[in-house]
Amino acid sequence: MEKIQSTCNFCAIDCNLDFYVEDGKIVKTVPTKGYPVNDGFSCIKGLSLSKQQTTVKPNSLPKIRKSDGSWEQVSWDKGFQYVADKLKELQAKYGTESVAGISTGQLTLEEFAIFGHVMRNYLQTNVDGNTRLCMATAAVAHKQTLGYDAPGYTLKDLELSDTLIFIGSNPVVAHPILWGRVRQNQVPGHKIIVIDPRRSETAMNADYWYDLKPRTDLLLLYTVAAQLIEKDYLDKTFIREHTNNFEEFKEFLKPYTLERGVEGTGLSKYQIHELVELIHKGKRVSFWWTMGVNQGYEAVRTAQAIMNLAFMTGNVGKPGTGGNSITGQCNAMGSRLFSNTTCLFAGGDFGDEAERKRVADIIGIDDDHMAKKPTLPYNKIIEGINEGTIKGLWILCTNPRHSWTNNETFATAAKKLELFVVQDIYDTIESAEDATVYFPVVPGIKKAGTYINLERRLAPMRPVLPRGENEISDYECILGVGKALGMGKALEKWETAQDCFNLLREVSRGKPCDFSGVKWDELTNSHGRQWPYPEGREAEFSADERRLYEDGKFYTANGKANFLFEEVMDNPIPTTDKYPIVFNTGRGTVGQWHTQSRTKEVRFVEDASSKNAYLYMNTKQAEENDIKEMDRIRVYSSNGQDAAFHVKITDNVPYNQLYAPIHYIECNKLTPSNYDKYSREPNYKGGTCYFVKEDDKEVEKA
Ligand SMILES: Nc1nc2c(c(=O)[nH]1)N[C@H]1C(S)=C(S)[C@@H](COP(=O)(O)OP(=O)(O)OC[C@H]3O[C@@H](n4cnc5c(=O)[nH]c(N)nc54)[C@H](O)[C@@H]3O)O[C@H]1N2
Ligand SMILES: Nc1nc2c(c(=O)[nH]1)N[C@H]1C(S)=C(S)[C@@H](COP(=O)(O)OP(=O)(O)OC[C@H]3O[C@@H](n4cnc5c(=O)[nH]c(N)nc54)[C@H](O)[C@@H]3O)O[C@H]1N2
Ligand code: SF4
Ligand SMILES: [Mo]
Repeated sequence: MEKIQSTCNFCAIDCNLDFYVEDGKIVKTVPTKGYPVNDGFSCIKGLSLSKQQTTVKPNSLPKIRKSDGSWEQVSWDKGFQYVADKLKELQAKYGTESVAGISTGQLTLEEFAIFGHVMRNYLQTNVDGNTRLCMATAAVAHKQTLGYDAPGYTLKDLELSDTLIFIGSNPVVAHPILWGRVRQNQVPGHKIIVIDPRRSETAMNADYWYDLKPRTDLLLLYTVAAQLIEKDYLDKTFIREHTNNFEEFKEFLKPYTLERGVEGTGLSKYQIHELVELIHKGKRVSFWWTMGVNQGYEAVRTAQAIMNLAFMTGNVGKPGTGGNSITGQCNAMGSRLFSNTTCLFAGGDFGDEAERKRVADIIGIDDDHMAKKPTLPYNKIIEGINEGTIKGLWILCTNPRHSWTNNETFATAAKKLELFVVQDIYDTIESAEDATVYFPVVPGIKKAGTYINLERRLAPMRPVLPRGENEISDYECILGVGKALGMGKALEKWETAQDCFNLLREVSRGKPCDFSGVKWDELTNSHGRQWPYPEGREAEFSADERRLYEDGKFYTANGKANFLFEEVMDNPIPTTDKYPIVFNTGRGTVGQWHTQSRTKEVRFVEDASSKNAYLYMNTKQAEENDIKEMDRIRVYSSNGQDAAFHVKITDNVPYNQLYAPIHYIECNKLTPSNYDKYSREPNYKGGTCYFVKEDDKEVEKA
């Protein structure tokens, strides 16, 4: 029996697992002992990865849609040539930016890097990623505040903090191993605090739960900041030596009175005081935020308001502290820096000519074939298709027909495309319905590459199973199209995933994410490696768990962190007499994964999880409407769409709020086309609606 260590490619924890392989089959999966992230534990998703052996069809070939709508199976070479010719044809006919891509935070570093290279550099067009739906807010907030998209913490900080504040974050469901680290916290009397309008699974396990009104986090955070100032609960040395703009922030906060905070958030004076005291009394206070913050209409400022609290109280760079963003997908952190979408490889600006030239030389392409501006954001790509300016789209490892906000807009777009390439491991995903080309690639257990987890740790994916005939990886597929496009010299240095890794290593040299000291072979069977890890200075950076900002230096021009703030906005989608209910959305259970193509890979879960869309409703609201458990309702959203759901009744969701798991396509039928103005991330949790009870027959008809 052979033992192969690899990385789980579901969530951003990037647990390592030991796969035991016999006769080309995984017979046992054991979470890697001693791996600093998950040390012998994992959740059910990781333990189930071997199910990909049966869920993914072996030896599949590409398919091209014929004019009568049926599929023609073709060889890989023919598939590559078809897509390459069509991309060129569309560009010649409709202009360079008439083709676009949607990348992902779930592939390896090397895979989205080569996709960004082919599409953004060589074809000079737009590629955004599903990271826009998820981490764009954190990325922008970090860049503006810290000078670089560099979350500073290490998972160990969860064990060392005496006051842990989770804001719009439900790790009990979404990041079970991170929650495991919280459970290992041995600090006597440590407090767990949750800020969430819903009594989430994490709120149920917390010492304090602040059930603010939806979308009022920014007001709460400013109120708390103003109170900290009023009470003089500040770390003045840290503020003076390590931050910019505090005096302006102080002035700005004057109108954020306690009364205004109480009125707007729905929390009591007592609760806000209590929260302020908890922050003040904590010696090591850490703030953790996830999608309840990132997916909003004033999300970047909210994320920054969290970091502001950490700066004011000096809770930065020390064990158990920080204003910390929790990442979602297994390689979202990698895609933020290495997908060539919103920044040059390793975080540079497209407009920085010298940096562009440096990167171009390393990756082997002429400067005039380098992307020169950030990509159009996701929503502009979809709008472009609907308006007829974009005619070709290539998506990989993402399922936007389901996951995109107000997703009927994607359905309309897909039908307008002259070329729609879907590259996935399952041809049954909703996005493939209107595809004109389908590329079937191998799943994670059959390929090699690199992941970067939420604490900046590079982790190795290594092939666990051998490949069958015709089986190719995403990397090889994109390389194939690149060659068919005639990229020639521009791909010379990109022959394998390992070659690509070495290019990116070189590009990272001297940047904050410098991982020039990380060698491909050394990463195999390792503890992973957090960036930075510069070549030549390995000894200095040898610790297994490291945090940034211990020296109080940030990546801004003067080395100080910026206080950033802006007046709270009026909610662009307020509840009204017609739409009195907030439509909250998020993760359902530990075993359900996003658009559910992969839920079938998770043992027991598919059998147990509902086939039909459901949502949660407050008990009183159900009683008032004569709704019983699993009755069906039709929900009418203020975006103009409606959909039917089964109802699960609970006291954990407040009156006049519904909570819909994202794992059903109906959920995003009802979410709004509304975005944060800086990050362009969708306001997924801020829709409004009303509902009517329906009998089953009517629902079946609809
Ligand atoms: N099992 C499972 N795990 C996953 C995933 C999965 O699909 N399934 N997906 C992964 C990915 S990509 C991501 S990004 C993460 C997401 O991880 P999380 O962000 O933790 O998960 P969500 O359920 O989207 O949202 C978190 C909470 O935000 C709350 N919320 C809604 N509105 C507000 C508000 O106005 N203010 C505040 N403070 N809170 C609000 C919701 O009630 C919810 O409890 O999970 C990762 N892990
Ligand atoms: N309403 C609402 N909507 C949301 C959210 C929310 O909280 N509320 N959350 C948003 C967030 S945070 C995220 S991250 C997105 C996720 O949205 P998506 O990225 O669209 O969701 P997934 O189901 O993870 O899609 C990944 C796809 O990759 C495929 N796949 C798996 N392995 C491989 C591989 O090795 N190669 C290839 N080529 N394909 C592979 C899977 O079959 C699947 O089709 O959803 C967003 N949508
Ligand atoms: S899904 Fe996340 S927590 Fe679960 S095993 Fe995979 S990496 Fe670990
Ligand atoms: Mo995500």
